[in-house]
Amino acid sequence: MKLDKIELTLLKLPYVHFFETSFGREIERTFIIVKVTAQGLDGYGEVVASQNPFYSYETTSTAWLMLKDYLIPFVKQQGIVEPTDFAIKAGRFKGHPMAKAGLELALWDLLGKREGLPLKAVYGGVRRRIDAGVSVGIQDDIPQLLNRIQSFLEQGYLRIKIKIKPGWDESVCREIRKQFPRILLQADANGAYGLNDTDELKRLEEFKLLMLEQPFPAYDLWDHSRLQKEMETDICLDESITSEVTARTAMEMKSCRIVNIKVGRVGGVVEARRIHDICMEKGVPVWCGGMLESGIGRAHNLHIASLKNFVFPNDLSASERYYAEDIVEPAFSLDSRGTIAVPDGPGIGVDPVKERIQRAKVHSETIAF
Ligand code: OSB
Ligand code: MG
Repeated sequence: MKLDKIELTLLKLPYVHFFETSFGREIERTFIIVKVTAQGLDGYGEVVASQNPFYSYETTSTAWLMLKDYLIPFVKQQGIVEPTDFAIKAGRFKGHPMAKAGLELALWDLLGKREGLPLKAVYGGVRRRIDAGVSVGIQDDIPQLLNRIQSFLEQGYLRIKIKIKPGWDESVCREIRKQFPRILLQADANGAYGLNDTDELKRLEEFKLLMLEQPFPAYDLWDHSRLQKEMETDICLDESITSEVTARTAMEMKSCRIVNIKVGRVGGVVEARRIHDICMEKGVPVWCGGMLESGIGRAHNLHIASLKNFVFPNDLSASERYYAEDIVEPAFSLDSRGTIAVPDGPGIGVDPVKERIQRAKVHSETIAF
């Protein structure tokens, strides 16, 4: 079998509510959808790179360039169709994991559709429903944050994650714990602290956080290890975990006790599964992070999160928590148990809606094979 064409589309979708982290506030998401076509079947992937290089160095522009000038011509020239084959061969291009993952995911969706299997079955996933957590950004003030948390708890989310930064941490956690003493609460700093802030971070211990996510910058594995030695709260790494090797290194250095897996950050499902497996081997639990994906990326994340070692609630929330109208049908919703069902249809198991993609489209380009 051969691919007939690949289509890249840049989209812009407004959030229902702004999303603010230690690196800034955003009101809409700009992202790329990759569509691969073969024998009348379409496979869809999402590139999770943002418009600006704040979470990682990749942006929608760098990912577009990598896909158009390198990855797609390479796939065309080599006749690649199988996602595993792509993952291995694309290793010759350094870096740019989000661009690679977008294309690999599209090939996985196509493979699932060719075989008539949902991706969770292709991956050997063991869950039918995924525990849903919600990531709540920094708000204008603490009462606004408490209101949002209250509303998400009423909707049934199993765990609340807040974003923290110096000055929006201890007092915020204190007010949350006053109102919600027993909820599963975790905090994500997106690397906003340094070793000199150790005392400030240790003051968060009294709030019994489920975990403290990425307190220091991505490259600071050693400093994370020093912090973890001094803290009872489990540290979870997100930005630092870019491959199986960094995951193993972080575990051997005791830089964290929990790992956040994001398929885009690590360059695809092949690498994400390697990380999942080595963490399981070493007794380190994982969970699935998110990048405020559209329904296409969300569907992919749900299938990946069906693997056995995804044991904590995930950053996988209902479509309506992010967007007024998702670009897939059916949209994802939370059930009464606070879980989201993994779709059972072939591939990602949900249908991208062409008219909605068209409406959110900034531009697109088709590369014929
Ligand atoms: O650090 O987990 C993060 C969103 C954008 C960039 C980084 C992060 C996030 C989230 C969103 O926390 C989680 C979600 O998609 O629900
Ligand atoms: Mg994070």
